[in-house]
Amino acid sequence: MAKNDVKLLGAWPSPYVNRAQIALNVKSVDYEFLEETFGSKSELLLKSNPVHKKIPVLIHADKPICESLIIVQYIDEVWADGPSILPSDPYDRAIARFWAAYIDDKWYPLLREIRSAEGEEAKAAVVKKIIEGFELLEEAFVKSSKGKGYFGGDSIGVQHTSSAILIMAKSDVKLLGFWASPYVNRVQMALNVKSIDYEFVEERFFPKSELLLGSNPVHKKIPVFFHGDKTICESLVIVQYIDEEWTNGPSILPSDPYDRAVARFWAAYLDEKWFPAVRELRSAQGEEAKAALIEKIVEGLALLEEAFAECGEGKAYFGGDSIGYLDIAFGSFLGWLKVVEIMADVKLLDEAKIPGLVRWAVRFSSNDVVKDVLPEPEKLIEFFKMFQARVKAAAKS
Ligand SMILES: N[C@@H](CCC(=O)N[C@@H](CS)C(=O)NCC(=O)O)C(=O)O
Repeated sequence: MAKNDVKLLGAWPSPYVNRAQIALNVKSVDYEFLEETFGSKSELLLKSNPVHKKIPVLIHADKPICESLIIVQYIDEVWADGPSILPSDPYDRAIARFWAAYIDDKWYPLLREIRSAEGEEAKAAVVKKIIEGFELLEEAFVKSSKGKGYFGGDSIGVQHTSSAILIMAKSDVKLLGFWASPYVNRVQMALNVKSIDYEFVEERFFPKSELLLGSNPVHKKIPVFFHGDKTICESLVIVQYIDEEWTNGPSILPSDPYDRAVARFWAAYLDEKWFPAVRELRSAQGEEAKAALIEKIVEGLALLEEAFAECGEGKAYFGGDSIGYLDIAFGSFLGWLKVVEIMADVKLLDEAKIPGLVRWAVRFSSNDVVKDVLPEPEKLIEFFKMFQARVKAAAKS
């Protein structure tokens, strides 16, 4: 690879940029570092990361890849002959992805918070949370490193193979969930894609079951996936695990590393930016607040329409001819999107603006692996009202 085929757009103090640098170093990839100056964003940055406008951006043979953890996985997959960064075992990979997401979503934001915390009490509360996080990470370190020097074993990011078990009795695969959860629905869809038989254990909440608290002590959320003696949390981590563990079924993630990076990018965008706006709209008060959220959601749909044209290349799904990772990540929200359309009395899936997505949504919802999983909007609305009443009652008691 010629040096100018790999460029990293970044700034030296950014820990996210440092991740990409470390990964390139692990693989001994020569690259050109393009320094972004703080305070102004270069044309190249705006063009190559129009969604978040953030560094790092890895530019490989003119293709931009954004989001540090996605870049690290991309580097690992493209320069596959160098030392591996992700563990080779699908379960170990799932665990590494789980903790990396925990660090980004929960733990590191605390470090940022402490910089601006006012008053001793507020500071002490943040410090307590940071230490609790460290304790969780210490435990994770002991489990992942298996007594070696790094989370990844003997070297940064490296682990060992363990053989995949291909024939699984139904009782060996269990899903703790609830029918109305889009995150749980994702796992159900992935299992259907692979034709895997599983036992569905319903979480009833109020109070949360011992099984939930014991198996997902970090987030205390469904879905939780059990495979033999392994427990995996976080829907997108679980979907990737299923894809990697049952490799003999149809693939869920694209086979090309760049297409995989793009699918991961949009799935993360949906979870971090787009769906939170949809969720907020369910209970938004006041016309102004509602209008602002609708604008965000519609803008997001326009971006996704573009992504659909690019990823699907004119085919039926984001994943091509059959349902893939991004189809599952996005499609799982369709029921709740319709709920919001009804409750806020607004048309979001508008044929005039996003014809590709509207047709995709119809196709997706009637696909065999989806149709018995995706809940009807009317049923969801009924559930939502009941759930809110229970939350209120629980808060009072
Ligand atoms: N990022 C998680 C989100 C899971 C999630 O939010 N699950 C909800 C049900 S839809 C839950 O368990 N909520 C319980 C709570 O927030 O206490 C994933 O992708 O699995």
